[in-house]
Amino acid sequence: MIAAAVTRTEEAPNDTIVRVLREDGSLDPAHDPKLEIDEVVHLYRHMVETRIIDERLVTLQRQGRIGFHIGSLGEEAAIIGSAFAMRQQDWLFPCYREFGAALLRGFKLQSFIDNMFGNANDPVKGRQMPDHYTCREAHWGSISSPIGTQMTQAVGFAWAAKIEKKSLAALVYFGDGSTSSSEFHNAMNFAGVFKTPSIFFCRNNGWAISVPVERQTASRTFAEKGVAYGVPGVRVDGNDLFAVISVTRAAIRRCEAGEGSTLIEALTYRMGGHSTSDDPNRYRAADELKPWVDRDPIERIRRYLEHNNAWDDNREEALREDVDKRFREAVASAEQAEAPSLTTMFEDVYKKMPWHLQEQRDELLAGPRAPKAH
Ligand SMILES: Cc1ncc(C[n+]2csc(CCOP(=O)(O)OP(=O)(O)O)c2C)c(N)n1
Ligand SMILES: [Mg+2]
Repeated sequence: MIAAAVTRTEEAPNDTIVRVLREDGSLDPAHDPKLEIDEVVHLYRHMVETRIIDERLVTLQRQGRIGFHIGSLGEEAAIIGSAFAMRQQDWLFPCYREFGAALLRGFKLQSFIDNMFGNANDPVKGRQMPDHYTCREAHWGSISSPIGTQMTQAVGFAWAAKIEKKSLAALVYFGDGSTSSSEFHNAMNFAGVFKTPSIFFCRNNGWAISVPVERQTASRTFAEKGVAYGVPGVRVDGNDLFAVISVTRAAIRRCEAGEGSTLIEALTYRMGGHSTSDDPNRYRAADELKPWVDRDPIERIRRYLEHNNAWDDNREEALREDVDKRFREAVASAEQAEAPSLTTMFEDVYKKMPWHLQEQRDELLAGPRAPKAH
């Protein structure tokens, strides 16, 4: 069904797309990750939370209260499912659209919102754009905006773990467009040669800003790009939470067994604009969205839960109220927080601050901006 609606990368012959959740709400036993119903509820809650936060952040940006947001509308199953499959000891190297995965891994909502406002409590001290945070406790690398850089970081990290005989896997998120970067080649080649415990998670959401996938590559699929590197590729319905968990777990098993990396191509769709700076109506036909609305990953799980008598309107309402309350509280706190102190810009680079930076800092502190942070 999906095949008709995406692009010619869908038309590849002999390529199976792993799918578990059937339209009637039953699960294909071949790849069923066998989740407890409470786990599915837990993941559904996170997917809904992610979507609500996404929508609210766009509103905050439109109101001029934050400068930017880059969201994950429509990609929640790919993001939440893959992060859920990863074990505590594993590490995730994000692109920029995966805040839902960070929250699932334990990144605090308040810290995320502080980052969106770039205030003094922001984990990266207001030095970055919104949506650019890091969280060591959640085993979460820094957000990488320069396309592809996180791939070499993830592979290097996985290689170090292998040398140190640590039992962990490193998953790296990236988009379809990022496969055209030299970093993709560097990372895949190295991962193939050194059999690093890495998982390449490609969110094929159909677009790289305004460039559709058929303009991105002449390959029939993104998964098949792994062949040349000796890295097996698998295609999965990225809007099927169960299937995403299943293929990610299989990739972890390969890492565990010392078999090396896997390239996962998750077929999904960027239902929103690229970011709040973008207007997709200028380059995307309106009717392209419709089939993806019909296979909305959140609706699919909701139908599954209702089918299993594990969800109803009351629970949905309570969930939405809860997210709303926590989001409002986080925003209120973030807006009241101080701006980062001016001096933080001189910190964290050198163990001992060199004389010329000390001089610049002292000059700044003696100047007119000193009493007020920026
Ligand atoms: C090296 C580099 N070149 C260009 C850009 C501008 N840029 C930001 S996102 C993006 C498209 C990425 O598309 P894709 O990899 O499919 O990820 P998606 O945004 O769809 O999740 C581009 C070209 C950049 N950030 N870094
Ligand atoms: Mg893309």
